[in-house]
Amino acid sequence: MLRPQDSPTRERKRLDGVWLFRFDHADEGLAGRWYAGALRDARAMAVPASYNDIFTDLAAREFVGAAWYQVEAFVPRGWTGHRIVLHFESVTHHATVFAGETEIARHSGGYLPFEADITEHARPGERVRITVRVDNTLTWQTIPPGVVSTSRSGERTQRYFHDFFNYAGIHRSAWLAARPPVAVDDVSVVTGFDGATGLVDYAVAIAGGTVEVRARLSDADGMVVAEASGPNGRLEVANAVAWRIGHGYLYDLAIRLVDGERLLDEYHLNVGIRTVAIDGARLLLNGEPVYLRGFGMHEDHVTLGKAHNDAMWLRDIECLKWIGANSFRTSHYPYSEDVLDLADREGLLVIDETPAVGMNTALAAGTAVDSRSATFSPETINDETQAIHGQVIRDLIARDKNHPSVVAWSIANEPESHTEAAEAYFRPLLEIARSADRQRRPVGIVNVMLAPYGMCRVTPLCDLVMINRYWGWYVQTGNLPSAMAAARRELSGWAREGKPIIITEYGADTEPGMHRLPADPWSEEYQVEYLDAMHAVFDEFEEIVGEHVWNFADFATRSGITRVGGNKKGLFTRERQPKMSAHNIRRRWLSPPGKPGRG
Ligand code: GCB
Repeated sequence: MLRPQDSPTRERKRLDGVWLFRFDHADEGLAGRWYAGALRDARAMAVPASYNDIFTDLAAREFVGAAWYQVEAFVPRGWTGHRIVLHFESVTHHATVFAGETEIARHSGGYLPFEADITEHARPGERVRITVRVDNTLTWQTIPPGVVSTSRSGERTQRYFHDFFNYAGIHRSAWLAARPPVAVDDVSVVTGFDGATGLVDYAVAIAGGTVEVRARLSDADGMVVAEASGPNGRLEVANAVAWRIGHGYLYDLAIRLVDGERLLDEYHLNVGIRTVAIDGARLLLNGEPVYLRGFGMHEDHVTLGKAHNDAMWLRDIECLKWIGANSFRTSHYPYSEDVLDLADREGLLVIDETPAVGMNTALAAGTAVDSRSATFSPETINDETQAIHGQVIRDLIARDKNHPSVVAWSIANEPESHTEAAEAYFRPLLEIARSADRQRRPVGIVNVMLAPYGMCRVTPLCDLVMINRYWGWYVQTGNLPSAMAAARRELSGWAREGKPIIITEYGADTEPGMHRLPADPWSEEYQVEYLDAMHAVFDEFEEIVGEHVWNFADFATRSGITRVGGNKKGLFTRERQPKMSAHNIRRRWLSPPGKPGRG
């Protein structure tokens, strides 16, 4: 599925704004056909936004179940003769969509796009009523998983095993889009080099007929640098400008479907020419070793919740540049494609993650789920979940495969990984990821502390080692010398695997403004000393090719006795202002190449 875009043959209309909204407390909307007319007793709701933090009452913020959204939109007059598509970039977690009185789409999975052809239900020049039932329920058969418990009084509570607030709503833009009847359905590129010549292998899928395909690549100044024809082909660019860290040079690939001289469709794609490879314990970009400096992040903002917002993300990118980061992980779900576009442009490297987070009952502390129940079993995460997980991996790679910024896939964060059941679950999923990506980027899971070196049965199946470790925080709390010793011990083990190691999380909660001498956990001083201690150990290992601090910024979580107004491990506050440690890290990350942090 290609994103909607404007081109000489295509047009799109953003449906963002204020929609009608109503909670469905008794889950009666479907039977009561709430989509059949104007949504009654509705209030206003912003799209895109999480609905949760718009409200001031707890019951609304923590609501579990279905909520309804509705908007009336005009289909542009000029769209006669086109296929009309309704496209949602993200509805969290389940969507049932109606055009007028007809159900046109059902989709589960809160962070990836879906669309439906509504040509039969939408006339150019007329209004179409769009109604969406949004359900935020997580079960053992959703990615991420969760469990709903019902109290004696009938009150439903959503439990989940991941450490961020279960925001819900229409989180990214919704579009009406017009496509020609014969259209580019998909484009894939694989890039490489032959000496100074850049190679762009492309493959085009067409919907609605078999026609001639022409491909044209232009440089950033708009000069045509290569042309080819046919649905599969190679474009050769003499003296190509490589896409690299900090220099996101992008070519424009125009795919044109033609019938003689008649243009049937035209689709544009940004292309960065670069290679990604693993060589022993090195991660190579364009054949050169790279060291990742950056963060696990979140799509998380005051009031907006998990909604995408351009201004907020531009600020995040500016903060990343200021601090000297060159990369981030889309912890713990695919981010808006707009974010990847920004990363492409800025030359930031991205570890792209599925929403498979919290697949670990041993981490269920405080969630009222019996942490002795098996993570993988017919009653919990089972074959059905695995099939859905496989589809999510395919959908993620289908959406993000062409972004030059994406250099690795993480198919899960901190799942149970020390058991035979985990190995049986993940082995086929790793293969799905590998075969779905024509660029064959590295694939892995992000390993949890409970499955340290020697115990994890899944990381050895991965292309690279990605580990989250909290020595000096959750263990050896406040004792940095013993944290360093523990880090050294375990890392020496992983180093023997002979694969690149990325520390995908390490961090310490820090209350901004809290100072303690000597340094004490939660103080700004402790975050500084903790990070210095970890870096001293990391710098001892050549096999470590990346350090991603947890987290870029403070973020919202469910309330609980270990979270004070959310997770405070950010180097920036939730308002994106630096804590003391941000200045410290900045000195490390901006130090010249060859120095600690390895430029
Ligand atoms: C982790 C998780 C992350 C949490 C973090 C923490 O290992 O991957 O989602 O937020 O620890 O702060 O506990």
